[in-house]
Order: sequence, then C-alpha cells, then structure tokens
Amino acid sequence: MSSFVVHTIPGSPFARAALATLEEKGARYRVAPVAPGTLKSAAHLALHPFGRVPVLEHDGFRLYETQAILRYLDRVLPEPALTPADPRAAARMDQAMGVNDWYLFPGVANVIVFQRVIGPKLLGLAPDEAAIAAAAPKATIVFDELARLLGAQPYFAGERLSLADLTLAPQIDFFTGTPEWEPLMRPHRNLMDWHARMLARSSLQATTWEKVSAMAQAVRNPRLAELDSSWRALGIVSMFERVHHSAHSKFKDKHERMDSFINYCDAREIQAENIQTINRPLDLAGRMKGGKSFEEALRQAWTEYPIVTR
Ligand SMILES: N[C@@H](CCC(=O)N[C@@H](CS)C(=O)NCC(=O)O)C(=O)O
Repeated sequence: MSSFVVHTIPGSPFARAALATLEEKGARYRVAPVAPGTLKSAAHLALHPFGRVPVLEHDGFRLYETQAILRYLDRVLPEPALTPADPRAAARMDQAMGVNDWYLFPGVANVIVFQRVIGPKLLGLAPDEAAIAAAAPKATIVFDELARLLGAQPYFAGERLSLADLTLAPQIDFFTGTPEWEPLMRPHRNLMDWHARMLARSSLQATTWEKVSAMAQAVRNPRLAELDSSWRALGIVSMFERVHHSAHSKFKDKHERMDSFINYCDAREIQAENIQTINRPLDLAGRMKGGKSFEEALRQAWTEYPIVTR
C-alpha cells in the first residue's frame, strides 16, 4: 500500500498545505507528530537539515520544502490536477506560491501570527506590539498584492483550485481572529470571499489545528501511546538509551529521544514487526509501577523480552 507520512508540529500552515493537498487528492496519509521544541534536535535535523516542518515520506522517498512536496503530490496523484495546463495560469499559481514563501510568511505571518497566535497559545507569551506594528506596512502591501493577483477570479490560478490556493489559505486563515484581520481584509472583498470559499472546502476543514492534533494522537498505536505516557509518568524518558537497544545501528545517533522513537515506530508500523521493542519498556514500566527499582525492572524486562534475531 502506498503510504504518505507528513511529519509536522500540529498547527503548521506549511504542513496544512501539504495535508490539504492530500485531502484534495483523496489520498490516505498519516501525521507523524513532531514535538514542539525538537526541531533542532539531531533526530529531526536528520529528517530536515534546516530544522523545520513539514517533511513528507512516501514509500522510502523523503522530501522537505512545501512547494516541492505539493508539486510532488500533484505529480504522483494526478487526479484532480492542481496545476493548470495553461502556461500563464500556471505562472500565476507559481507567482502566488512565491509571494507566500518570500513576502507573506517572512516578515508578515511569522511576525503577526507568531505574536498574536502561536506565542500566546503555545508559549504563553504576550504579543510584542512593537514587532507587530513594524510588520503592519509590509502586511498591507502583501494583502493588497494578493487581492490584485486574485482579481475577479474564484481562485489564484483562475477558475479552478490550484496549489497556490492550498498554500495561501492555511497561512491567511491564521490571521482570522487577530486585530489585524479586519484592516487587512476590509478593502478586499474578493480576498474575503476567496477565504470563505477555501474554508468551506472539506480539505481545509479536515486539516484545522485541532484536527491535525487529533490525527497526531490517533496515529499512535495504543501500545505506543501507553508506553509514552507510562514512561513520562515514571520520569524515565531520559533513561531511554539504557532501556532500548540503542546500540543497534537502526537507532544509534538517530533515535536517542523518546519522541523520535515513537515517530520512528509509527512511521514504520514497527509494532507489528518488532513487538519486543514495544513490550520491553512497557514491561519495565509495569514492574516499576509495581515497586521494582529501575535496575531490577530493566533486567527482568530484558529477560522477558530479549532481542529477537530474525
Ligand atoms: N521553506 C519551508 C518553510 C517551512 C517553515 O518555515 N515551517 C515552519 C512552521 S510553519 C517551521 O518549521 N518553523 C520552525 C523554525 O522557524 O524554527 C517550507 O516551504 O517547507
């Protein structure tokens, strides 16, 4: 079975573009959650050397950069086509995607959305009003230009949805609910209607922050989730290297962190293949809950669930 895995922190607008594209294609996919704060870890840098999300994996092929991901998906999943055949319409699509990457995200969304939404929600930070005020003039230019490019068309590349709409909608949607939304959108009825049209699509409705968070949890095998929570509850996540056979070449250097291990197992459905790996730490956690010391529980868990040589 062909499988698409999108590594992301739930909430990422770039990842939402990839997920919404998969939804538009009717493809099956999974979300491999990346824990906030681990983007610059060795494990994540092995997936994305610039320490960002999303990263796509497809049958052993790994890819980062959202434009590359979207275009790849449009090639391997040709129906419905999300790139216009007409060269000028395709050029408008490319242009709008470039505006997203060069002008909307850097200096506008990554300031205003971070200050208004991400920082307060994830980090408990108060918005830096001076930073927002400094970004406001550029925001106006970007929204004015997007409205001009959209013109009277329903979508950025013309009559039909394209990758440009799926790139821009998640980014712009983040502005709703901020005080900047009204002044930025008020002059642009066309952009407002486009936003409403996009949000009505099932692909956008299926990929909200909440839905992606739920997917990130749901993909976890219940045994893995149990392992994760019991380890955390026992405060032994940092002992992972000692418990797991971390000297094994498959894990060495790459999977020193619990989150990476969980993702690694999820991405490869390893629970079916290597159940010992899952059972051993579960057994360890159970023995510790039963009052055994870490060392004793560890020894018994290894005896109970030795490495299986295949
Ligand atoms: N050029 C990248 C940009 C991706 C990006 O900036 N993603 C954000 C999340 S929406 C990120 O990972 N930020 C982490 C950071 O800035 O350290 C792409 O197109 O995928």
